[in-house]
Amino acid sequence: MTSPDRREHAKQVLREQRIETPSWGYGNSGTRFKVFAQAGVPRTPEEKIDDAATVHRFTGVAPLVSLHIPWDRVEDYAALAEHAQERGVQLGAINANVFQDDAYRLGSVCNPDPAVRRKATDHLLECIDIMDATGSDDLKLWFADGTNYPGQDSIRERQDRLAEALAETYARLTGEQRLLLEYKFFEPAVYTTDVPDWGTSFAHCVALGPQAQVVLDTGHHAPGTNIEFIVATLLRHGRLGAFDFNSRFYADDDLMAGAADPFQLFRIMHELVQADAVSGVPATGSSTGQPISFFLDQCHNIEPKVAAMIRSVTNVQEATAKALLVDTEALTAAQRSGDVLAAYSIVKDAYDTDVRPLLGDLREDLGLDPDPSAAYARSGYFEQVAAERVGGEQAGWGA
Ligand code: RM4
Ligand code: MN
Repeated sequence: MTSPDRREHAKQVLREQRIETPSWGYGNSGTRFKVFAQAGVPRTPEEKIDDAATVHRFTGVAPLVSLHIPWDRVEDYAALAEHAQERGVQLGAINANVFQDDAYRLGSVCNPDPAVRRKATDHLLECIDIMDATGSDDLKLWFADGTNYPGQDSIRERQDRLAEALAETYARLTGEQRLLLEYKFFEPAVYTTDVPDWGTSFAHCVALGPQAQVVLDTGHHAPGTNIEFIVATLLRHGRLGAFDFNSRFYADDDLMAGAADPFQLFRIMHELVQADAVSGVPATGSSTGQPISFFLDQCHNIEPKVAAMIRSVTNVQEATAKALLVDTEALTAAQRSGDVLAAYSIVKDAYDTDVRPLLGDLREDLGLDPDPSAAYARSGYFEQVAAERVGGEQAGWGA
């Protein structure tokens, strides 16, 4: 491919890319010590959807919004889906929450008490009912389960309990619905975590069946972990279902995607591009035959939320665009001939390219402003919602 052809191809792929934003990223959040309130924060799931629709209006590539239950619990999910549609977006993944009830002090689906496990599994099943009502295909599961002390519980029995709950949940899926299992190396439990790594998630997914896939949250690894290696491995096995993008320095910092280490995000995208997996088509060999979902999972504690989400979407786009500009034929030739420096230069040259003009062109083709952040700032949306959203209770995850 010539360089102008690569540019055109990149634009085509970028036009199809879909980045799903999280409803909870629009609500108040904070640290373990304090949840900070901001002006203009949504008070209802509908208002969160309005914010998500605003991100889509300026970026053109964020037409889906993930829900978190019970944070986004409503009486009528079909009506909520309709509200989203009226605003130009769609409801996406349903995230289960089995980590904020007193009953879950010793875990949810891995709890030693069968009654607590029942309650937790029933919540997972309720989430599938919600998916049926909203038309969503993705059930995203993250468990805070684990232990704090050696001997506190049987590590193996906890795995058996987890497998049992997942099997019951998986059996309830219909059609194209997927079970996406997330891992996180620690937190909140500090001695053992029941799903600490991609290998544990992968093993459970394989045991469940093809509609079970792994979620890779970029903030959920030990410092120094080579995330792109995990991406490549999961792609090889057809089990990479989704990303939760965010950025980190130390732990699960939930910063804006691409903020702390844009080169890492680029390296992840490079693996995906090489597997032809960013264009909304299924990656070769995917166990479900469905495309990988690109979720954002982040919280904005000190930065304005809608503006931060727009910035995160454009950061993901920039990393993708750079990865699409890698001269794959030249790279393969350099790799096969063992030319280490040439191979590195090809990858690094793509990373060093200023892709902002290309993305500006793409946005103009889509009838959008070439600079979403500036256009949003000029739009007056923030001032408007800050004035309108007074009274009521702001959404937030509480801590
Ligand atoms: C977890 C995990 C989940 C997210 C919750 C809020 O650390 O990343 O994906 O739903 O946080
Ligand atoms: Mn996550």
